[in-house]
Amino acid sequence: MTIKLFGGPKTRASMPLWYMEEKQIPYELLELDLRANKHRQPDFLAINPFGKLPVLVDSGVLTPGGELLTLFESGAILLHLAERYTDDISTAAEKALTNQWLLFANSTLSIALFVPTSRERDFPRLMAVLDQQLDPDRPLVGHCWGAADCAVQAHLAYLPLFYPEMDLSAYPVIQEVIRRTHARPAYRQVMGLG
Ligand SMILES: N[C@@H](CCC(=O)N[C@@H](CS)C(=O)NCC(=O)O)C(=O)O
Repeated sequence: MTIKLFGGPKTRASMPLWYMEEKQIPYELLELDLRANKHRQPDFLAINPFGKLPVLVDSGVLTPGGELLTLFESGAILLHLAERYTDDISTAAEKALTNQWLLFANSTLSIALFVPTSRERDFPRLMAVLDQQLDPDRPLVGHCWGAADCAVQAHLAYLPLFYPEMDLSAYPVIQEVIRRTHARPAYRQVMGLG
């Protein structure tokens, strides 16, 4: 097996897992129990000194020093998977735009969703703009569902799971994107939604 993904339930490992399931990229999942502090043990800190999940180890790619490629940050992992294991990114513009949406999802959107002060200040404005930008029938970049869609949709799909009382009726396009995300078999499998 070329790809090993260190992950854990209810972590951001769900994004690369969902992507690999959608793209039928073979992988081995190594689950760490965060509650048992397995991510702070020396064997895992040797893999990711920051002690965070997810981490991907790709034995099909060597670093200039001859070591197996070991990546932390879910956005970097998604971009690597897309470039190396799919045909989704074929131009410089597609790569740059994929990167843009990955960074938007994992920083701007993530902070607006999960940091309470930002949720009050930035969240409504971001959601209103996203509702205009998204089209449930079109990928964010290129010709098919890809890494950018994965990151943005995964964050939006957290909303009803994390904040079931939140009223999203002002954002009908986002509601439809969430509905379709929750209906995708690969997403349901990875999120344990049965
Ligand atoms: N920006 C990072 C965030 C990584 C992160 O914070 N992961 C959490 C799980 S979702 C974690 O490992 N937390 C354990 C800890 O910080 O002790 C990414 O997207 O990969």
